[in-house]
Amino acid sequence: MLTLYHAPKSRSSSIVVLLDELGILDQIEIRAVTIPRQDGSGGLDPANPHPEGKVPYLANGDDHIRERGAIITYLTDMFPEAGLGPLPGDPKRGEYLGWLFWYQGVLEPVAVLNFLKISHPALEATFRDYDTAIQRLDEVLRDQPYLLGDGFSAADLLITSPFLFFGEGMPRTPAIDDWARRIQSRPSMARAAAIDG
Ligand SMILES: N[C@@H](CCC(=O)N[C@@H](CS)C(=O)NCC(=O)O)C(=O)O
Repeated sequence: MLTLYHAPKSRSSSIVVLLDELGILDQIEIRAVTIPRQDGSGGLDPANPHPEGKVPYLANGDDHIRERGAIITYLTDMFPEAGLGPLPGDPKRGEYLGWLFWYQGVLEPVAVLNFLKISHPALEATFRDYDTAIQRLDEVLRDQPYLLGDGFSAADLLITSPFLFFGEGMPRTPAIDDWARRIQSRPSMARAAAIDG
């Protein structure tokens, strides 16, 4: 049995959207846990088995998966019928994995650094910078509606998530904005928001 440890209106909300898109909300237990919030509310939840008390955290029997990119890959591989993530052997598999890992390893760090106005040559050597990351997305999304081409994938869900959550705190180009709105208008978004209450 799959269990998702989830805190409403947090990074784990994008995984709830994915569960809806995969059509597996009835095959997974969503366990609500608390996390420390920026406004001082909440707190670590002893009921959350994540080693750092974070969300999302996915359990499948004795197997445990952390990090959204890994959780997304695990679920789109496990439920391939939904066609939300190219499988091994698919010519777009590498591109799919590349976007998921790029999000975790590059976009999220540079977005946080940019928001906090922190820069350092070593950081730029490691991650490049926010403008470079935006350029990577823009050059793809100017020519096609989704990251992998004409078809929506779970990579679009993950990578639009900070643009939707932070709004103007995440400056973007018109092509990126159109893409984020396209994802926001998916019915799964409204249903997941209703689950979050
Ligand atoms: N890189 C992780 C980040 C997970 C993360 O930081 N989640 C936040 C929720 S938005 C959290 O659990 N914060 C609670 C804490 O830091 O204790 C992922 O993308 O899954």
